[in-house]
Amino acid sequence: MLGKFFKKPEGDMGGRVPPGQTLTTRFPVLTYGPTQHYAPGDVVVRVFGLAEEQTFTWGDLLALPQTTLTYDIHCVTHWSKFDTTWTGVRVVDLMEHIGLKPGATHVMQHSVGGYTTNLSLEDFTRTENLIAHTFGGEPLDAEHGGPLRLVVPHLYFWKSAKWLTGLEFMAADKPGFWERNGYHMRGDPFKEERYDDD
Ligand SMILES: Nc1nc2c(c(=O)[nH]1)N[C@H]1C(S)=C(S)[C@@H](COP(=O)(O)O)O[C@H]1N2
Ligand SMILES: [Mo]
Repeated sequence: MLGKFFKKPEGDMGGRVPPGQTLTTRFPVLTYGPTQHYAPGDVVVRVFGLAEEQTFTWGDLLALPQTTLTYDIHCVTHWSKFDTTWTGVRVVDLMEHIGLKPGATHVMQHSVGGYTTNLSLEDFTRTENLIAHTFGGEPLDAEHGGPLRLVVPHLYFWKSAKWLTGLEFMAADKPGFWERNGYHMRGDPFKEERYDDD
């Protein structure tokens, strides 16, 4: 009897669905411009800015520890998807091989085709963030960012660059593509940080 007084509301699935979001079981594709097509052998992630310059090839990335994680993702266009499973290199594991220079506080993700998106180092180095090449046990489709994308699940999905080519470490925050076009600099779905006037 007591139980019913303590039951959580079910409409938000016990707090898993951020405000203003609707669950989907599909996996919508959201790309500004065309899908990029390139082979894993052409993958090069260039590290530059306030870090020792270096590049990671596909082989370099596969030689690092591989991690599989399952989590929910949230797109600013109001869909959320539960329990997506990704495999790749954790950002924290990659960071062990990157020589940050003093003063680095933010990072810009760069993609084939020119898409960019910015993160604070705190948001970038969360233990669940992955540089992913596999989705649900299968090689990541080109339209979802394959061969290689970032996955930063605690922020809206525009903060996860598809077709990753570069990580630029910076001494200050700087807007990326959508951020210059009105999106929020951070994009926390649970705070509904959709646009910069929020
Ligand atoms: N390179 C690149 N990355 C990108 C985008 C893009 O247009 N280009 N769109 C972003 C947006 S707005 C979202 S919601 C997600 C969509 O990922 P999906 O197509 O796999 O669902 O990718 C993000 N990463
Ligand atoms: Mo998006």
